[in-house]
Amino acid sequence: MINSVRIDILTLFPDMFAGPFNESIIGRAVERGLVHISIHNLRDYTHDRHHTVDDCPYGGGVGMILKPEPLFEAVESIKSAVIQRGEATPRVVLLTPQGGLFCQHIAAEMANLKALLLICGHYEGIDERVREHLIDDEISIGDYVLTGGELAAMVVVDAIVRLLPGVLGADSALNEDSHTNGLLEYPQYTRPREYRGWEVPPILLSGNHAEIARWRGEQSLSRTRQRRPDLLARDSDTKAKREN
Ligand code: 6GU
Repeated sequence: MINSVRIDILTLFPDMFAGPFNESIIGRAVERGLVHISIHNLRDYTHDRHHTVDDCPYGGGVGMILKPEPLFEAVESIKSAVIQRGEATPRVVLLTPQGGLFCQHIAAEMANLKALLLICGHYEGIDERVREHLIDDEISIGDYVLTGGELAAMVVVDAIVRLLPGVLGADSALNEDSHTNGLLEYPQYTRPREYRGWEVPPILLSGNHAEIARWRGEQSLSRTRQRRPDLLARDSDTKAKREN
């Protein structure tokens, strides 16, 4: 049997996930059983007639806060079902703009987990006791504010699933991806050799693999220096490369 990763997602908008998870590479990975994705509606874990998930903030202020009870009950119920089936306990991660910044390194770490439970935050906030007593980690996908954690969860799932064994073709170049080595990817070309007078760099047609590798390395570095100098400054590994 292939070892597959289990991802549970807790959301107020389960319908948002149908498109992205049923198409293309993620859709195929799901179909092939390389990843098992399960979407849960937070409202299913309420007990009142109106399926209330939020309430006003103590101390006053605008906006609504997600109540602790449905979140605790949902996570505990999903966890115990998983454990009852003899599967691994999921890592519980809240998607929120207050979280630590998601990056390729974290995607790779998460791709090594057996089970992950993503909680999509919504409204103005979430009761702090959820953060303190229910959640293992908080993740943000960038320094901007989305209406909810759903799109962020899709981004995180996509970045994880493409790293799982067997998801991309055997000849895929995961190691050549931008960010995998702390640098942006080098320029790529395909046929035709000349298009509207624009030529493919002759080095790529030379057949000299060592020279091509060197050119690509230089291109990666200069592109990164120009567009994302912050990547060079923070990565000591590439810093060493640059000084070579
Ligand atoms: Cl994870 N959630 C929301 N609502 N906004 C975000 C985000 C997450 N990451 C960046 N912006």
